[in-house]
Amino acid sequence: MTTDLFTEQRPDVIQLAAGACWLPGFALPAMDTLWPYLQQHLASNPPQRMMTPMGYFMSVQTSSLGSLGWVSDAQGYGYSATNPVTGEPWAPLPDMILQLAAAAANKAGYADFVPDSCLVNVYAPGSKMGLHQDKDEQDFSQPIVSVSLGLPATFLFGGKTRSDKPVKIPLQHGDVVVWGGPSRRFYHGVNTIKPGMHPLTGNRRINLTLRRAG
Ligand code: MD3
Ligand code: FE
Repeated sequence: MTTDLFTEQRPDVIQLAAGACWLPGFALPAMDTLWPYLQQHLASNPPQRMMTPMGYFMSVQTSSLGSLGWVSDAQGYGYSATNPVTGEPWAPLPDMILQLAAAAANKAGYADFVPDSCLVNVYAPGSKMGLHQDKDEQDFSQPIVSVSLGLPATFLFGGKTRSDKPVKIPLQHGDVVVWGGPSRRFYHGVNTIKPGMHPLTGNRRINLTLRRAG
């Protein structure tokens, strides 16, 4: 018998809470097509730092795909059919990403997930996302699928109220998390990204947040 000390095994599915499932490495088989697609998208749709309604710029840079993109300005947060920078509609969501999202949702127990919005969050070292709830969507019975690429991150998974102590989840390149049901409106955030170098993305973490917004 041989013992492979250098192959860290992670389970396929880790239940985080009722309705929330962590799928380590779920996006890795799609990476050969996913990453070139995203690279091209980001080159022609440069991510921007949005301003929050409080008047601060977010440290994360964002871009979107799909019929609705998440936007923020001095007026508030919400979804828009057009990119505020260009005035143009967002690029459509390709089948490859739709299929990945639906397959992940299915594995977590949500049938027929058809997202209409893919937020692309780009984190440089030093970027973070404070604890918040996702509540700008129309239908909270639909889950959210998040795909992590590049540099690792410590994801903070809280509870129903802001004061619920968050659990720390070490997300790696290729990990997918599906949040829905009773956990759909739980607080969550991302700790400050540490400096590092990833073979595909360089010194960046990229997260895709797939939602049914409209
Ligand atoms: C937990 N982005 O853009 S979605 C966001 O890593 C955002 O950039 C995360 O939170 C990121 O709003 C990835 C993670 C997420 C989304 C919805 C949730 C976690 C959730 C709803 C309930 C609980
Ligand atoms: Fe969020």
